Amino acid sequence: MRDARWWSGLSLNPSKAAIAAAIGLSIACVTPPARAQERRDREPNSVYADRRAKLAAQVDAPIVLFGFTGREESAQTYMFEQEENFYYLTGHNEEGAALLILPKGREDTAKGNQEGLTEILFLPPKNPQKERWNGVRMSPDEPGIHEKTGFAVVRLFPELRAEVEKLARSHSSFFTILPYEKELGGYPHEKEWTAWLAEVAPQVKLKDIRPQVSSLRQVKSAGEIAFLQRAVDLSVDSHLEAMRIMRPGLFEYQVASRMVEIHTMGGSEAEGYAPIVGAGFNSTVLHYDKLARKIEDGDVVLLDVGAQFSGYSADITRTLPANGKFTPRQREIYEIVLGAQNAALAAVKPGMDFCRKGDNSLYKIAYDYINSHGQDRNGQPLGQYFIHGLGHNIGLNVHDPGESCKPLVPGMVITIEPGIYMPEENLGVRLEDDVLVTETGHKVLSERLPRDPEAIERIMAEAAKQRSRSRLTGDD
Ligand SMILES: [Mn+2]
Repeated sequence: MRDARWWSGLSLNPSKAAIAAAIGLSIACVTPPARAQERRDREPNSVYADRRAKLAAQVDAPIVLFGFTGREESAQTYMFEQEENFYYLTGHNEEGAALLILPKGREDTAKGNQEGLTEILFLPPKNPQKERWNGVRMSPDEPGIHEKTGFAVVRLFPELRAEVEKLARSHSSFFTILPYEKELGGYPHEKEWTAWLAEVAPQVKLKDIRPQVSSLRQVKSAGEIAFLQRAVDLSVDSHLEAMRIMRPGLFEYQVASRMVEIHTMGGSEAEGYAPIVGAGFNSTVLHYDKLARKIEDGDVVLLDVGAQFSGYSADITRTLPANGKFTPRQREIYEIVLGAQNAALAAVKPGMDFCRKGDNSLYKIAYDYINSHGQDRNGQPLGQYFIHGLGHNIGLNVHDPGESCKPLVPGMVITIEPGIYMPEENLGVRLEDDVLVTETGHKVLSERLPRDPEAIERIMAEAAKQRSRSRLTGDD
């Protein structure tokens, strides 16, 4: 943030003069018109435009991208949140949009594309009937649409088809987001639109733009870092509150619910992921999300809970003694995890990586620490109980794009989260903090949340004292 480097590089190529004008306007106009359904802050239009320009400079074919339709889920609890790559490139958080970007310096190849346009945002037509049910949506012909969206050209979504057909005459390939094999052959959204493109432009070869967007997303802008810091701060607040209310007799979901309330009242629009609160045996279940157990005396409680702020998600884990005091064994395991985390944190700097082996492996530092301290019930080393990776990038997704064997670079925001999970002892401990990689090393964004077991026990004891005091005086 104090590092202005991330704000620089806003240079736009000259062919984007029209957009530059729109950007100028949008910066001058600090507060956009209120939109009741908008719960996110946006970065300045220029930031999104710069990302699109960077992408356009890397490709030799048009890029066609689709936002979510708003029909991604049928659950009544579903709330619209834009497809992440689309959001990253546009900051547009409404249903049914599409984006067309022409390769930089190749505008002339799009003959018939009037004015040599380089990018177009497509939005659904105005629908007053629907707006009475769902609220106001942006549309291409409304006043100020260029300033609001940061696009010099905004057209009706149905016009996309003709545009794609036209481009198909001068290009043999398009870029889009292809269905992601790993996820059971791709999300419906990706499959649906890839099929649509194949139908509208059957002779065109479709190539995946995901690697290029993913690589851009790994280095955060100053605005993204500020959003992440807000998400982290709210999560720190909720974890502190969890330390204060924690006691045997509460259900796991009650602790989670209180934490979510802290996020929401602090300005978080959603959770970055379903809260994990696991007591006793459940502390050893990595993605435990049933939250059904009554917390018992003698349990440890693992809390992996993170707020989202303006689309960006924190990811923080603490492990607490349910009754306010770790048993000697719990404390022993806790301190091994803490030692591993401290060792890995101390080593975070550009050039290090999350690879499982090699000289720059942060994972190895944590693993070696765990494996050379303490033993299980059978006298075996504990490395086998550290069953996941050491960390990952965070951002628009709590598991943001990242490559474990690529060196870290300044501007990445990552988690450092060693853990030991021993089901046979009903004992799982994980500590997870969020860390910005800087030029010279790192900055722990979640530093304010204590990790030291003494400090945690102190906070819990103080809160317990206050609870019994207010019970005595009847203020409870
Ligand atoms: Mn994590």
